[in-house]
Order: sequence, then C-alpha cells, then structure tokens
Amino acid sequence: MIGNAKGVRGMSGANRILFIVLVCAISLSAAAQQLCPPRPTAGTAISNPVDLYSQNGTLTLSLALQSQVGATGFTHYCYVYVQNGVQVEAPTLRLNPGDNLVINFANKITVVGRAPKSRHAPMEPMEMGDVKEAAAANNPCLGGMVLPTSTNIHFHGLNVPPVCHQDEVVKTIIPNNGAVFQYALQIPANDPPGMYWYHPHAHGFSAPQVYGGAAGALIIQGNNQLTQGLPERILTIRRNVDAVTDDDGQFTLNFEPANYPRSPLPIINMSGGQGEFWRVLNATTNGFLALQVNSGGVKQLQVIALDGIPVTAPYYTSTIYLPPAGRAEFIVPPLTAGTSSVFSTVGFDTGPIGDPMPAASLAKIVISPSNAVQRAKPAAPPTNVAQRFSGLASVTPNVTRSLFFSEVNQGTNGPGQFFITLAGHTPRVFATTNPPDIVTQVGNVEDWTISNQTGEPHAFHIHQVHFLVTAINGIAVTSPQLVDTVTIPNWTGTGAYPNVTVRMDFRDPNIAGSFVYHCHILDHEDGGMMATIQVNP
Ligand SMILES: [Cu+2]
Repeated sequence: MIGNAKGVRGMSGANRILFIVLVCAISLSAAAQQLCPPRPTAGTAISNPVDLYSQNGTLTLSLALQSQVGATGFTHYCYVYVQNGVQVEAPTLRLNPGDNLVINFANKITVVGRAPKSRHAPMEPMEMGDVKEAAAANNPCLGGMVLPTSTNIHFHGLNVPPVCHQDEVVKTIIPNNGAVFQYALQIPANDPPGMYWYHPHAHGFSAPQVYGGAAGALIIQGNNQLTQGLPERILTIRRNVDAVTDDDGQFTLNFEPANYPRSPLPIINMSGGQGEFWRVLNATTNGFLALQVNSGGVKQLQVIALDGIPVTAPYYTSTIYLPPAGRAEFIVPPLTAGTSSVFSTVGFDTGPIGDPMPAASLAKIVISPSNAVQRAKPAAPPTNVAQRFSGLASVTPNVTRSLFFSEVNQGTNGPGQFFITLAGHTPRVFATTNPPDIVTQVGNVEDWTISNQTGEPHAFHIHQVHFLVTAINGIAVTSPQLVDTVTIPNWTGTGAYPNVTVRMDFRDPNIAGSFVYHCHILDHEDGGMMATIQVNP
C-alpha cells in the first residue's frame, strides 16, 4: 500500500521534534565525512562481494554498521569490514556445517536522513523489552528504546537458537555507542549447503536500514555434482531510494544501480560456452521478483536450492519467483558469444493496493570467450549425517492452526497499521508487551494455513525454522519445497481469501525459546505485522 504513510509527518509532535533535532545535529557533524565505502557506478562490470572463509572450523571477523546521508538526503547503511586497511562493504560469510561464526560487531550509525515518501510504517522510537532494566544494566540483551540509530543482526534462515548473541531480534537492541557486541553461533552440523543472509532487525527501523543497503550473504558450503567447477556468482538484489522519484524503487545489483534507461545497466561478464552457478538474494524490502535470463530467447534455468535448502530434485524453469528475503541458487546454461543477453525481472502483479512491481532489466550479460571467471574455493567433503527437516513431508502434524494477514490505513495523517493474527483473535500490532500469540512444544510438527485478507501480497517468514509449502488455496503442491519465506497472494476483493498451507518443524530442541514470524515487506513488519511464538523445551 502506498501513499498513506508520511514518515516523519506521521510522528507525534514531541517525537517529531526530537527526531528532526537528532537528524540535523548528527547530519551536520558528519556532513563532509566519507563513512561508507564508495558504491559502484552504473554501467560497470559486477563482481562478487569479498569472500571471508572459515578456517579450522571458525570464522571470526569484525563488522560495523555505519551510515552516510547521500547527496539527495537518503541514508546509506553499510556493513563495513576492513580488509588490508581498506573498508569493504557487506562481505560474504562462508562457513561449513558445524563451524562457529564469531562477529565482533559495532553499531557505528552516526547519521540518519529522511524517509522516502512511500514509507508505510511509523518511525517513532518504541520500547522493546525492559528499557529501565536494560539501561541500568547497560545490557543490549535486555531491550531498550529502539531509535533510528539502534540495530541488531538477524541471520536469516539459520536454524540456530533464538537467544541473545546468537539469533534474537526482539530484546537485542544495540545502541550506536560503537561498543563491541559479540555474536557467536554455531552452524548446525546437519545444515544443508546453501545461501543465507544477514540483515538488521530492529523493530520499527528494519526497512530503512535494509533498503539503505545493510544486507550481506552467508553461504553454507557444500558439494554438488551439478555445480562442481562452475564459476560462481553472488548477486544481491536491493531496492534503494531513488533520488528522482523519492521512492524506494531503484534496483541495485551488488550495489550497482540497475536503472535503465536512465543509466547504463550493470554488466555481467560471462565466458562463452560456459554455464555459471548463480546464487541470487532478494534483499529488497518489498520487491516480488520474477527472474529471467534472456539470450536469443528465454533460457531454462536449473534450480538447485531455494532459501538455502537444496530442492528435492533439481528442476528447470524459465522464471524464478522470489519474494522479499527469498534466495534462489540455479545454473545459467552456457550462452553464445555475441548474443544480446539480459538478466531481468519480468514484473509481478501486486494486486489493487500493492507497491507496483513492473518489469525491469537488472543487468546486461556480455558473453565473450575471454571473459575471466570467478570461482569459489572447493567445499569440504559432504557429511554423512541426515540433513535437517528430512522426511518432513511424510510426518503427520499433531497441531493445525489458521492465521491471517490484514491491515488498516489511517488516512493521510498517519501511517498504516499492519497485522498478522491467529484466527479467532483480534488483530493488534506487534508489541513486546503482548503475550506470545502461539505457544507450542519442541517435538511438534504443525500445519499452518495462512490467509491474506488484503489487496496486496505478503511475504510470510518465520525465524529459526524452515517450513514445507504443502498447499496453495487448499490444493496440494505436487513437489513441496522447504523455504523460510513464502508469498501469500493478494485478495482480489471478491471470493475466498487466498491462502497457503505450510508444515512447521519444531522437532529440533536447539530452537526452543521465543521468536517471531512476520511479513518480510519490512515496512509492514515495522508497522506491526509481526507476532511471537514460544516453543517450550
Ligand atoms: Cu506484508
């Protein structure tokens, strides 16, 4: 939904003044500084982000979240890693199953610019956890007032414990004091190989930080005969604020603007006669993508994995649909040198009130026999343990639930309110003072049917576990796949509400605790479309 939210104008008076003073003060002090690494200019060749590999079972790195207000007033947020004295942005973290990840993280956000006109959610500071206790103890694990300068990290898709310093996002509120906050977590030994990602999740301010650029890939290494020896390409698609339209509609690929015809397209250099293994991350906050490679016709792409989990059997398709936060790993077939070729999204129908998602070219593919290729280091040998979630399709669920997405718009003086609600309950926006909406038990397998009562699609995501998509509108899916984010199609205004049935797997004792499920249109999440599940040990 667009047009009703007014960003700063949606705030209460006192908060608005506080916010404006804060923004002006910190903007002036940092106006002349280069705080983020320079981003690539339009029309240049795309390269992979910097790879950081684990060694002897551990990947340890220092990472900071920094910010910079660009020339048009919008804020860039950048995950900065210093390599040989040079700042690089959003490195790819590569680990093997069973490895430890240690991030010495510092929140160094210094400046916050204005919101785009399409901002749907309130930008009011809000309380999470126990603010007084957190302040008294100086402990970011206890919560705090979430400000535009607050942050934390969510390891999207990883099946790790929902506890502070691992993957907890509700009460972990890291202030911008630059102090080191350590994340230390272990990749499950039975984690299948695939692409995950890390991004901020401070409720109320997730969207501006992610569309400002704060997102990076995390790859669990593994062997696959199909991709062995192929050049590997990491493509992170973001949607940043567009200086001309004042909206968050400009696609970028690995930070390079894809804004044809206003600027030349990013270039993907491929070698003629050589297929490539692409890992694509939809790090937009609202983009429903329908990806194609066209080279003398639409090419068949061989899908290997979705949302970090290998598909049951690799399959060919011409169009790969990715909701916000989704990942697809696929093989692009060998293309012929000299053929005009393009990587694009062909557009997605977001219903009567959704943010428009028109077709757009994302990159020009240049095929030449001499083009250099990038290869990842070979992966560790495969483990023999049974992979996570195996056999889920044949498990009989012991609980079934129904949930629904809904929203209200408060007119031109206020932003919208967004809800995800258990059937039979009254819709309410997320608050840490709400009791958990769902309480369940480790060991349970549950079928959830999630319906959509709104005129725009939503992207359902739950932390800590993947789920199997088993039915769409009550019709069984013929080849169910494990994902961590799924599109719930919009309601057209008449007839039954569209719905998707998913099978939730709470059998792993390591995921016991409280965590959240929400819409991954991050403006919707920031606007309240999130709720808590408590999984008792
Ligand atoms: Cu939504």
